Amino acid sequence: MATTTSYLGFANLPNQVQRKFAKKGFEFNLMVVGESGLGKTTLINSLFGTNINSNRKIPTTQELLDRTLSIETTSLDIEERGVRLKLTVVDTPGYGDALNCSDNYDPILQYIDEQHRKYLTNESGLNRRQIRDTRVHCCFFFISPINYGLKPADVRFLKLLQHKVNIVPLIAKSDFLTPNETSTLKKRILEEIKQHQIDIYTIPDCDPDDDIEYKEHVRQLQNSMPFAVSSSVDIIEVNGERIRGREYPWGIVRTECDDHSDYVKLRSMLVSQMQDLHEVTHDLHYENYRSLHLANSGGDMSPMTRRFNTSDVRDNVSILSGMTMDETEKDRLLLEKEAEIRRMQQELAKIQDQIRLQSLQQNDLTTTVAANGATNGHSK
Ligand SMILES: Nc1nc2c(ncn2[C@@H]2O[C@H](COP(=O)(O)OP(=O)(O)O)[C@@H](O)[C@H]2O)c(=O)[nH]1
Ligand SMILES: [Mg+2]
Repeated sequence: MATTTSYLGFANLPNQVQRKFAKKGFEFNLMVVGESGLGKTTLINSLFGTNINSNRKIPTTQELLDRTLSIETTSLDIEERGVRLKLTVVDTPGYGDALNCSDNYDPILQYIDEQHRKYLTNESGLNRRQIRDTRVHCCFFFISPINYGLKPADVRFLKLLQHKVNIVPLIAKSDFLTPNETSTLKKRILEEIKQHQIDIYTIPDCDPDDDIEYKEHVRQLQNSMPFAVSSSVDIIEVNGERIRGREYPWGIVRTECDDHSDYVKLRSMLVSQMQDLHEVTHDLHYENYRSLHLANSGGDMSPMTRRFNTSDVRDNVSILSGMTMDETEKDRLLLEKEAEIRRMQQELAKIQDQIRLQSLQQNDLTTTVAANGATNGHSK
């Protein structure tokens, strides 16, 4: 556990957002995913002043060949203006790391499901007041700056992630791109996300009574998606000023300067939308998990009931499919299974409505008969 000071900037938040924080201390879990080498660990270390992976050992060729993804979590206690935040960062080594080039997303998907399962088990247990919330509230999805948009592997992974977690897409290493290239790539990524019907996290509009400045700030954040970030762990001295940046033979990229990178906007989005990211996780992604679980357990919420979620479906699909089935076919079967489960849930809801209606009619009938009986009694 590391302890750090003022990195996020609650102090700069408008009062109404600070009040939301102050009400309850806050637990927040952030995951970073994406291909290896896109700067995930650097961004995290730069955002939170941590030093994740500082003593990571270099794997041998055999270890690389055998590699499954190992997921590393680091917890930080942040306190600013008396507001406490327990932040956990989940760093993933990056798909495509395995030398056999297989896309192995399963450990990441399983990690997310596992945190939902833990929460569900705790919620159905006795000690509901002190549930530790390890669910992933936000997932930074890193996209390479050197492609014309999303890669097929990105699309496949996004489709598997979208109903489990709030996805915030990021263009990595934006210092590779000119401002024009950045805005073209942003547009292209948004179009592809729309075309593939992928649900990403959307920053909600402000409340009507929020400050005008804050409204403008949120509008800028909304327009910046997907954030194009450049980050660095280095502090460089320029004309006596110490800045965070990347030094090249031709000049310096100031990572905290809006003209060079969306880094500050990303940090600001994370802090200002923390409450909303929390709520969407609970109301949407956790509910998705819970309803899939309920569909399988027939409504039995006991912690002992068999766990059922999309990763189970995926396991079943893998077993059925054998080793030769390609990822696209697996995805299709997975989506079919999910659609089937949704249909079953709708059927179940209809039957429950019918039963409710019948019992209401039954009650009405009984009341009418009783009333008639009473009237008849009087008339005798
Ligand atoms: N040009 C550039 N290089 C970066 C940036 N962020 C990280 N790097 C470099 O990219 C390499 C891989 O970074 P790392 O954070 O380990 O990537 P990860 O595998 O995604 O965790 C390192 O040499 C970093 O210094 C960036 O924003 N721009
Ligand atoms: Mg890394």
